[in-house]
Amino acid sequence: MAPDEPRSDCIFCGIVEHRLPAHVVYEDERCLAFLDLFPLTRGHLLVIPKHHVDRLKELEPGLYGPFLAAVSELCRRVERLAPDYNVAMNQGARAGQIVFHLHVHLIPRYDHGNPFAVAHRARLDDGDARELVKILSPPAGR
Ligand code: DGP
Repeated sequence: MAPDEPRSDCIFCGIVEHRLPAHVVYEDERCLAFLDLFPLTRGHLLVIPKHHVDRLKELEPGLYGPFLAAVSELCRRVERLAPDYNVAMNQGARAGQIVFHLHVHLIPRYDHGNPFAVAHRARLDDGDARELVKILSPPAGR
C-alpha cells in the first residue's frame, strides 16, 4: 500500500473521509484540524495532513509548506482561547503516540503548568554531548 493512501483501520483517515465524526474547525485540500476527543485542555486541537503517513519524516516534502501553513493558521485561532499554547508531536509509541497518523497537537494553556517539566533534569554531560553530536550531525542515511 502506498504510504499516503487512506487506511481503513486509521481513525484519522476515517475522519478525513467522513466515515467517522469529528468537530472540524479547519479544512483545506491537504489538511484538516479538529477537536481532540480527549482534550488535555479546553480547545485542544489536532492538525493533520489528509494523506496518511505515520510520522513527520514520511511526509512528502511538497506538503511541508501546506501543513505548516495550516498549523500556523490554527495557532492564530487558538490564540482566541488563550495567548499561550503548546505545539507538540508525538512520534512513536514510546513518545506517547497512540494514533499513527501524523498530527500536531495545539494545546491552549490557561495556567502556568509546564507539561514538559520533570522533577529532576540533570545538566547535559559534556562527554555524552560530544557522542551525541557525532551520532546526530551526519545527514540521515550516511
Ligand atoms: P497521540 O498520543 O499524539 O497519538 O494523540 C492522539 C490524540 O488523538 C489523543 O490526544 C486523543 C485523540 N483521539 C483519539 N481518538 C480520537 C478520535 O476518534 N477522535 C478525535 N477527535 N480525537 C481522538
